[in-house]
Amino acid sequence: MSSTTLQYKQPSLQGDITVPGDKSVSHRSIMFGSIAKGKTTVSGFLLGEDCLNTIDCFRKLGVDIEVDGTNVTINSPGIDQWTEPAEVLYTGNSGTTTRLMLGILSGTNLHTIMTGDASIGKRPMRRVADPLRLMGAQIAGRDNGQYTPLAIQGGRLNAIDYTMPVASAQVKSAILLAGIRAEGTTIVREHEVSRDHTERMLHQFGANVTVDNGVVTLEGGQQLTGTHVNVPGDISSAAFFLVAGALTAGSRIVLNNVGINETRNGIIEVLQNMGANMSIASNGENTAEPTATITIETSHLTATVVEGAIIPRLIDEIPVIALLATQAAGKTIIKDAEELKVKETNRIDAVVNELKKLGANIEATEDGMIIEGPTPLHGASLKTYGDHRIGMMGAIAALIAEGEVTLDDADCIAVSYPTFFEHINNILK
Ligand code: SPQ
Repeated sequence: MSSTTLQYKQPSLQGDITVPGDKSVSHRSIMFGSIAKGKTTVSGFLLGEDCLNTIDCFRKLGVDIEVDGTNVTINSPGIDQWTEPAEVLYTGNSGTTTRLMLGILSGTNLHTIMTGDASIGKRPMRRVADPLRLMGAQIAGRDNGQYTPLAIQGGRLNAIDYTMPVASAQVKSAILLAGIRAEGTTIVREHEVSRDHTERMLHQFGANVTVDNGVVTLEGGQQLTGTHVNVPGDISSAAFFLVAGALTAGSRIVLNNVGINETRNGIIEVLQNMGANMSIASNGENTAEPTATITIETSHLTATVVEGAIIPRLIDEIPVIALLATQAAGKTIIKDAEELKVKETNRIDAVVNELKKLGANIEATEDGMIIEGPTPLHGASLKTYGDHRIGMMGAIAALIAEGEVTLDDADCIAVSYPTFFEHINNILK
């Protein structure tokens, strides 16, 4: 782990960026392509460490996966013909890999062991293991299946009708992925709709799935058919440049091919509510995941309230929204976001601690934070907590801070955005 020092002298940012592929969709493309028998091709795949770990897990299960730039070809014998891995499946820093694989592996005829890095070792898994156990899954792990390493003895599963206690696409997806293999009809009920990439991909791979007013219904025993997946640009990565463009003087950034799936695009609504100078040109709705070209220019921002049903639609963008709010006039309130406490790190504490070091007027609350702006930011030594989104928040803060910003470990950014600094340098004027 080496530190990185950043100092930008009142830059303006100008140019085009094509952000890398969506992390959530990239993971799922490998999972679905591996479950389906035959060939699946993927374009626009994210070559981030998290997604490469997903590929590695499926290779250990006997799936042939070839990577050529951002194109991936999967040739799978189908989930029934996977081989029992002699090695532990390593999921690195990826909650998505760990939780969705738990659902998939529960319905195989294999014994598997899964573990990840130190951060994964602290993230709650029982939110997934418990509903899967209701389906008949056999899952063992530290603290009764709460933490990795996890051991899964696959077997027969029965469908459940499950009401989600928290808004989580990972819990919903794990249940649906197990539901493909279960006997009966699996129903998942959401109070607040979380990202729906799994539902869209089930449909793309030929499964019959219905979604009606927060209720997802899936018949068990369906076979998936290999297909082509076109991964959109990741709006969670684009978010850092939307904020950078709005906050730096004399800037205009064009972001190409950004996924604007409505279960993910809360950041656009927040920027609009704050008065950002932004335009969105849709690329049409003719793909599974809609995309747009988004142009952002230097903006005068006013504070806003971010709460309720929008939270799952921007949960990963809250660190950079907090940074945005430090430059908006008035008091921005972010609430209903307790889920931030169980991400790669406790993102309420991490955001508040690190933005305070830069001079922000920010306080943590039980379920979010309150930010008073605008406040000039100054240089500081920041911790990333090994969390890519905190690292990128710090780097974007460096663009507007007076003085040097040091990140203790910028390498963690590679889990979701390996070309992040290259993209900053390309548009620095
Ligand atoms: O995969 P991981 O580590 O959980 O990644 C994060 C992120 O910031 O990239 C969360 F830390 O994104 C999650 C997201 O928060 C990815 C995800 C998905 O692909 O299904 C869903 C969200 O998590 P959750 O817990 O709300 O389901």
